[in-house]
Amino acid sequence: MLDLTSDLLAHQIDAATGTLSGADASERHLSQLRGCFADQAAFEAALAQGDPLVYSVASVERDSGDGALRFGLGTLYPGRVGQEYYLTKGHYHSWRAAAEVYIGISGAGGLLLETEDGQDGYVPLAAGGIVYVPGHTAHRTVNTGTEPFVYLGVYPAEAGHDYGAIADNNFRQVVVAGPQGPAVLPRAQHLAGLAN
Ligand code: S6P
Ligand code: ZN
Repeated sequence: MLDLTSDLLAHQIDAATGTLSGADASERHLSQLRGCFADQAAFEAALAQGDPLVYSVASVERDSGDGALRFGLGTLYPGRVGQEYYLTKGHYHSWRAAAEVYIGISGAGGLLLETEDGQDGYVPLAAGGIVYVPGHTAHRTVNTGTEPFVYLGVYPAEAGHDYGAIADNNFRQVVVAGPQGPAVLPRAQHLAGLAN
């Protein structure tokens, strides 16, 4: 049982800096996203220019056990590798039934979603918006805007992260910059376009 003190239970989001009080931060740089982007040549070319920070997550994992929740503030920077917008690695929850709620804090982007039985989705998310990610659903965030995309994810403490299935097969859909703005299309179709 946690002590019922505001020191322990209250947190503050600073959207301007993408910080969450009382949280532990982790960072992912471009080099840690090898294999996530469709355009391998564009990835290597970008990496040759440096290894930018693509996103950070500030997580509060204080509570554990049955019924407990955890939450993390993600800050996904704007940018592209080839035509594909900056993205998070993406994962299933290790406990497949665990759902998650995403709350948009600032900036604009969306969530690529897919299931192991072949369903695909893309749900836009911006400040003030909420997206429910059902259980059994892999989720990857993309930043389709020009400023940092900041969002809060709230999930069961027991959810865990399973990156393996995504690392093996990647998401079936990509979000790319098209002539009329962000476009969601099958990875295979995007790759075929790159080959021509
Ligand atoms: C955790 C939640 C988010 C992600 C964050 C980074 O369940 O979905 O906090 O951890 O968006 O993505 P990833 O795929 O690198 O963990
Ligand atoms: Zn998650």
